[in-house]
Amino acid sequence: MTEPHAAYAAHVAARAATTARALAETGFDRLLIHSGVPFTYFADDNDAPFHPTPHFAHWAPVDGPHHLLDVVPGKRPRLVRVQPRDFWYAPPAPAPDFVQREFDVVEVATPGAAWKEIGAAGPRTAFIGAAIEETGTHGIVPAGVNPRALVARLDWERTYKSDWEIDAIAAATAKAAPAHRAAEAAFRAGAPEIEIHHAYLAALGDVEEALPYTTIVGLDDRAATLHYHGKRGREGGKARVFLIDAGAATRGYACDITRTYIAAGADPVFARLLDGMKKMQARLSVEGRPGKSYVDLHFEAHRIVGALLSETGVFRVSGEEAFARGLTHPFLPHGLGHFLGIQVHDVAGRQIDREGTIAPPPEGHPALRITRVIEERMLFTIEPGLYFIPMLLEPYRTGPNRDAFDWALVDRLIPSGGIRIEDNLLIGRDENRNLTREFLPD
Ligand SMILES: [Mn+2]
Repeated sequence: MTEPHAAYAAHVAARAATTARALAETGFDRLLIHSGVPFTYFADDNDAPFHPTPHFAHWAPVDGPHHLLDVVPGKRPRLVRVQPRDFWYAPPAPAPDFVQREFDVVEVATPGAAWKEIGAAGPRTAFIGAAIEETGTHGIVPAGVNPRALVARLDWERTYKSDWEIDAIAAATAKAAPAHRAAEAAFRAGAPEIEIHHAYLAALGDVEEALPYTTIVGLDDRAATLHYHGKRGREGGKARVFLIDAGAATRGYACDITRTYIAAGADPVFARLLDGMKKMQARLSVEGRPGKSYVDLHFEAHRIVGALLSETGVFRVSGEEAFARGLTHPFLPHGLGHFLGIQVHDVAGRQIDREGTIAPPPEGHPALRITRVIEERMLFTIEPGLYFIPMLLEPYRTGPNRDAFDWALVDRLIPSGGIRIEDNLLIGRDENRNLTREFLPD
């Protein structure tokens, strides 16, 4: 790991340089970034868990709503931090020392005082954040509120991870790995979904709200629900298949890890498919190199799924023919992966230039989140899947494709659910760094 203060200072210096360029290109000379507004449930006095504005988090891992970051090119950035005087809730933690070194930090007690501290904003001030009703009264013109051209450029920069960000995601992975081990052990001991989830949280040592996303803990058929958030208690017999998709967060950055395990008694065909998917996932993690299109990597995953289903007899046609006829779609209905960073599904996966041009996913692959050519310092997931989802298979049971499947075998495999294996990959100049395997080798 890089020395934290030096890495953070370099990260902030890079934000200052790229923000100055983006402002100049879009006609602004100052940027205010709001840390966020709590979301209060309708007709209630209860708030949803607070998530900061991602653009704010990109500059500083500072907890809490209503802060304002004031960036003027050529000047030291200023952080106006709101520290409410409150005896009902514990106030957010103070700005860490490494942040205080890079910013002029001013502390105030109310959001109004924070705006007062910012002073008058001119027509060339841009504002990014959710508190848009505040902007008009503080001199920010409508064209300066979340300006699309500026946001596109800042999102673009978030594609290329700094050493500081890489260290944060590695630290999150180091935390998540033993929690994945604990979840696997709970599965091996016969625990139901709810107990596996609690084993994960206990080993992680975090509250549920601190997770970057809700855990997916699916036994048997539930492994085929892509974002299964239920947690079944004790019911039925011992599970044969366990899919866990669970992460952790450090300094505002997420890791995103999926593993699939089988127990004794698993269907032997499913076991072969799992073995093949593991090999494919390892191969694609090495093949995703600068200059290659992520879309081609995604197609390669479909080809291999086709080959595996053909080799195991699920398809009665060759893998290549199954791929060409689009028969792999019901088995792999999601994209091969996504960018990862402050947001679990991080921004700019389909943005192909600084200006914000979007490359849509290819026909028939609407869920693919990355359509870009792979470059150094991108950090994305490689997460091929293979599922037996009755709803998606249904249309193939009749009509011209019916005879391409062994339906008796499909029906036998439906109770096994599905497979997903997900690692987080940093693209390096000479080789890739698989952050997940460093901490969770298998
Ligand atoms: Mn993912």
